[in-house]
This record gives sequence, C-alpha cells and structure tokens, in this order.
Amino acid sequence: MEIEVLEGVFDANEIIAKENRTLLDGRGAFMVNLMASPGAGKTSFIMRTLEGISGEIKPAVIEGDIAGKVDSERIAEIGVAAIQINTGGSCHLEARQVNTALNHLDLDGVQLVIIENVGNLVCPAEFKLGEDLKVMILSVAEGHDKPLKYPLMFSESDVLIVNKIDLIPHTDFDMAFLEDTVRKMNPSVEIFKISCRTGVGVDAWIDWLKNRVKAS
Ligand SMILES: Nc1nc2c(ncn2[C@@H]2O[C@H](COP(=O)(O)OP(=O)(O)O)[C@@H](O)[C@H]2O)c(=O)[nH]1
Ligand SMILES: [Mg+2]
Repeated sequence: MEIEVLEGVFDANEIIAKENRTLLDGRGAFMVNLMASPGAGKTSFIMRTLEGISGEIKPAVIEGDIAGKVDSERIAEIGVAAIQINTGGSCHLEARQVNTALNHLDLDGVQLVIIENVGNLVCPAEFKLGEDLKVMILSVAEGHDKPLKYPLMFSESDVLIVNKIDLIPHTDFDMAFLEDTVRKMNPSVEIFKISCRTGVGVDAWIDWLKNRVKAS
C-alpha cells in the first residue's frame, strides 16, 4: 500500500516537472539542479559560476533550504535575481515548489536558472524538477567512499563537481578511487575538480557550461 502512495507522489511530481520544462522551453532558458550535502560548497559554487558567466549569460537563482534566507540574500547582494524556498523540514525540493518560484521570478531575458537544492545526498536525487542538467558536488572532506553509500545521486547526475581540492593535502582523499567508482556507476558523467576557495579548475566548468547553455 505504501509503495502505491509513493508512486503517486513521484507521478504527480513528474507531471509538474514537465510543466516546468515546457515553461522554460517557451522562454529558451536552461535549468541546472545543484545537489550536495550541507556545506559541500553549493552556494560558493553558484557564486563562482555567476562570476564566470557574468556579462554573457543572464542568470536567476532559486535557493532551497529547510529554513532561513541567508543564501538567497548572498546571491541578491551581487545583483542577481534570487528567490528563496523554505521547505519547512522537507529534505528536498519538489517540482511544484520550483514551479511557484519560476512564476514569481522575473524571467525576462533569463537564459540560465540555477537551483540550489536542499543540502542532502539522498532525497533530492529522487525528485525531478524539470531541469536540463543535474549537477552534484562532493567536497573532499566528505570522503572518496560516498558513491558507494549514496549511489543514486552519483549515478543520476550529469556532472560531478569535486570541490575543496585545496584541502586534499590535509585528508586521505583518493581521487583515483573516486573517479573509478563513479565512472563504473555512471560512464557518461562529466567530472570537474575545483576549489571554490582558490578558483582552481573553475574555468573548465564555466567553459563547459557556457557551451551547454548556448547549444540548448
Ligand atoms: N577550503 C575550502 N572551503 C570551501 C570551498 N568551497 C566552499 N568552502 C567553504 O565551505 C563552507 C560551506 O560553503 P557553502 O558554499 O555555504 O556550502 P553549501 O552549504 O553547500 O551551500 C563555507 O565556509 C565555504 O567558505 C573550497 O573550495 N575550499
Ligand atoms: Mg548553501
């Protein structure tokens, strides 16, 4: 019985995710669903990305958190349209919340919508939002074994960002093990190794993203 209820929830979510897709297609906008644990560097990564595309691609940001509006305020401070969704306890965003946010944002001329999902390595991977691209971040302090423990997000993501590589000398992080494990689960995944602190590796991601957005 419980399984039927869950399937109903996923089906209903998927219908609205398709509506989001239609809404964005009508405007020629590309949408990224960014997922990671709390503290992996999602907001820092968004700030670096906004800096990298500045003057070329017009962005808007949807911030998902259980509570508070710290992150959307950080984005708005640099003059980018941002809207905060508070899930009030839920560990992931759902398509209907993104739909509400899209309808509240001024999408005039916007080419790229970035969603910062709620910090969690499990639930966000289960809910489609109508995105073009699923991007996940793993920060090195979390450990190279995480794909073995949280396989869904690693196998569902189109892009894996390995962040905080500046901290590698202080950890036992095994990059070769990580890459090998992830590629076995997800052969087509794009992997970028970066530091949002120092900026190392960010340019390769920005170039790749710009091509994807322009090709869409
Ligand atoms: N050393 C280091 N710290 C980082 C890096 N990226 C983010 N941080 C720090 O990690 C913490 C969490 O970052 P934040 O972007 O808020 O993560 P979020 O919770 O995933 O949005 C902050 O103190 C950031 O300054 C990085 O590449 N290297
Ligand atoms: Mg954040």
